[in-house]
Amino acid sequence: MPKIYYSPLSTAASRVRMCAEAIGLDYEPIAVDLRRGEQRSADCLEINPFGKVPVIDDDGFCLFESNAIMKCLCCKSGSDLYPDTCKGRAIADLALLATIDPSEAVDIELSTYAALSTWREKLRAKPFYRAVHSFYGEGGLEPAAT
Ligand SMILES: N[C@@H](CCC(=O)N[C@@H](CS)C(=O)NCC(=O)O)C(=O)O
Repeated sequence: MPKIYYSPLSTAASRVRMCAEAIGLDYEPIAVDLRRGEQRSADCLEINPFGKVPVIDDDGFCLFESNAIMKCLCCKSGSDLYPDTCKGRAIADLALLATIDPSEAVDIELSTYAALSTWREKLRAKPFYRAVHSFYGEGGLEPAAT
């Protein structure tokens, strides 16, 4: 049974576990205590020389990087969660790789994209979003012009 080394503090590891759950994979979760630096223990460095989670150990095949792990798990289980067509993979990869920097998102011209403008308005109202925005030194969020 594959082992998934994770920490509840790690969003990358949570992605991998959510993927494993979604495809119905039987796996052994192994918690790594990041706050104590367990990820840099000799045992952990042996399976990921970068000292991070998530990592899987599938019968001695060790793999790190959440995107690589999720694709590998889908492939091995025959799940179509990661599609097998070129376009399907392109869209899946887009979703896996895209990140939105909240401090930049407000400056993107979205007014011609009604759904995205609505999304931005809702996002701006969230305390978490406002906190992150202010953390990056971009205080004074005003409602977006419509
Ligand atoms: N790009 C990696 C990110 C891995 C990563 O940065 N893991 C963090 C937790 S989210 C970690 O283990 N940090 C511990 C450390 O740097 O000491 C992935 O997607 O798996």
